[in-house]
Amino acid sequence: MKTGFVWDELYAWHDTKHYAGVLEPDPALFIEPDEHHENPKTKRRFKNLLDASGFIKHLNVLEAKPADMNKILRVHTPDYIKSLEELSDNNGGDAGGLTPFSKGGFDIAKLSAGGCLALLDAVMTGAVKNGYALNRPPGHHAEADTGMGFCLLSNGSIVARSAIADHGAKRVAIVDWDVHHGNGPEKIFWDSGDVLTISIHQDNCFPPDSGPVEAIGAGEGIGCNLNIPLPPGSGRGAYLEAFDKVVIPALHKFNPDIILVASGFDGSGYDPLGRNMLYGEIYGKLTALLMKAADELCGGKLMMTHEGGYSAMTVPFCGLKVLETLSQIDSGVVDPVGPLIAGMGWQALQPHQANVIRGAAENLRHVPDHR
Ligand code: OKP
Ligand code: ZN
Repeated sequence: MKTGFVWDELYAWHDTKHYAGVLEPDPALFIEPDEHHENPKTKRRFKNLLDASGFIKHLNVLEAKPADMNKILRVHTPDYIKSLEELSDNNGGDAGGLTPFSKGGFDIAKLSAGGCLALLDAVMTGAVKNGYALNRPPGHHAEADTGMGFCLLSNGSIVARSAIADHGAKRVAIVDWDVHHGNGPEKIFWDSGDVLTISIHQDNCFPPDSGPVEAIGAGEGIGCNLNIPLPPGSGRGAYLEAFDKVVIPALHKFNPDIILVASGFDGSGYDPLGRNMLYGEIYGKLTALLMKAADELCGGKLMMTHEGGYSAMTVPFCGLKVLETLSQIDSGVVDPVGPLIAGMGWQALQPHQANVIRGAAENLRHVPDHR
């Protein structure tokens, strides 16, 4: 059985306007128009690498359709969705903090969430063994009533709710390895006992003051949110230790029916919006660890949705390594950039990183035991 893959040309047509990174251009403030950070380039190059290398033929390419409104409204407030619709039908606007979009942007956001749902359907019905949605716009910062950090809809939350409501899953785990905090699912499932949200991120990078280790959920959701806020400079050693000591044990205790990954490649050593030091080979190793857990817990059901990653040089090779691992097929492509990062200093686990991970592991005792 093949690995599923989702892409739609319209994902690249989501237009974040001529911001200078995250700054709104303004001649009066001497901010020259440029490219918004969240532009199509890294994602298109990831897809182009699959095409140019021929690897795409090993994947089961699934068709994205716009997400049903009832699935969106399980997560988002009607007022927020109405405001997105109105802006999108006119000249676009801002969905919240740092989240500009253009005319028709909401339709592409629905297609982004819908691509993730198409993959969920294929994974849950066994049409594919696992999969990766290279969807855009991203989702993990969007909250019930606002967009944030380049995200309009909480794609991962919509998928998690649908897994339970439409596909009979009892429990879902979301592992967010984007370098920024997965505040959206954290907040949306804050008091839910059926969705375990785990975010491994650079400590207090984005959103501001978000993602501390103390945030473990409330009510029914106590122990169902884990944050691993790594110090800047974290590389191979820290991420593998965090998976070994926190992520994988938490998954075993929670025993989900499917594992979702919020996959950003902005933890890479050359990313302009993060200060960690990952590279393709390690994303592959993290993928293999999650596949092993999924095999042991839920018949291998594992799917990833795309989030950040802003280095045009590294994202395609990180993505290809993840897909090679998911499919267990070697593309023959040699990662030309990974070794440059792998050879940097301080890749090994450092004591101050181990301390943070030890602190996060203490929260394992709160995770509900469904073994
Ligand atoms: C989106 B995703 C300015 C900081 C800008 C924005 C990061 C958004 C990341 N105050 N940082 O990749 O998680
Ligand atoms: Zn990010």
